[in-house]
Amino acid sequence: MRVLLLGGTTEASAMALRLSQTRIDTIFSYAGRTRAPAPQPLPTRIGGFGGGQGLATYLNAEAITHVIDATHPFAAGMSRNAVAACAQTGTSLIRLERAPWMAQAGDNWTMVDRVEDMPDALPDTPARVFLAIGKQQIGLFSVKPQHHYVLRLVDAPDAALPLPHATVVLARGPFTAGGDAALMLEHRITHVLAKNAGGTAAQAKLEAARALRLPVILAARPALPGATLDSVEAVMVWLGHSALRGV
Ligand code: 3Y8
Ligand code: NAP
Repeated sequence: MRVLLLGGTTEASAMALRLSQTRIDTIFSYAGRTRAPAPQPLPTRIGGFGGGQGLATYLNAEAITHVIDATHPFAAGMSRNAVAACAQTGTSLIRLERAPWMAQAGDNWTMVDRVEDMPDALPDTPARVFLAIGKQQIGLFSVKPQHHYVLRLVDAPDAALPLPHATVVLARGPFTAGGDAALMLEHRITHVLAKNAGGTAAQAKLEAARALRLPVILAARPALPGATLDSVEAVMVWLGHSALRGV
């Protein structure tokens, strides 16, 4: 058995730790989106594969027998490539993904189908927007330059931002509700924008918005093909290594 673990999330890191405690031959994979990704307790490769065909070539060249796709729910391109490449090469594939967030009492959420629909959900009158969706899609908001945006990023932007009124906050999760509430009060935030990533590390901003009674605009996650499990141990059983066997 030789496993490729597609990472970049809290679940992927937990999966890596569990696999490192076994004798299963596993390679961890990052896209190389951040300057200094968190180290993993497994041999790690960084960078794209070169599309679905590049991944298929990699699977054959590295004699990978199982792929665990533990990428983020919004990493749709990687997940779709994994489905195509594993079908083409006959490699076993499972996705490890956490459940989406569900609105609770006191939440004031506006759901949009895609991140691209978020700018239209903002008001026309100037607002102060906490934009916690990373930096890849900031350009979408240049159609609404009248707002002041507070951007939370992992790394400092390497080019000028496409927004005339923006403040950058550099931080890597996991985040806390108290810390996010303080950030929103400090920057006099009126709207919180997020992806429905699920999980615990990024939900702090939703808890803070609820406490401060701020409206949230939440982008639904893309629909993805393929079988999905929601826990590390379920994936270990899928690999044929349950905790009972202690391997
Ligand atoms: C490069 C690896 C771990 C994984 C930690 C999780 C939790 C903290 C919360 C906010 C939301 C956001 C963003 C976020 C979170 C975890 C997880 C998660 C959201 C790292 C990491 C990589 C990335 C890529 C990065 C994206 C961006 C998204 C920031 C490492 C830290 C907004 C997603 O600057 C950029 O270009 C950033 C790009 C993809 C979304 C985007 O579209 O911009 N993640 N995040 C992975 C790789 O190279 O393969 O650097 O250590 C991982 C984590 N980020 O091991 O504990 O599991 O979700 N990541 C979102 O959820 O909306 C921040 O600020 O509230
Ligand atoms: P994406 O749009 O689905 O993927 C774009 C391309 O990045 C893929 O086609 C692939 O390049 C490469 N790639 C993505 N994940 C990879 C991995 N784990 N190992 C090797 N190559 C990878 O992905 P994304 O949204 O940019 O996310 C990139 C990484 O950040 C992923 O690891 C994801 O888990 C993590 N992340 C993303 C988000 C988010 O909001 N999107 C949030 C938290 C963490 P090739 O086509 O060249 O193979």
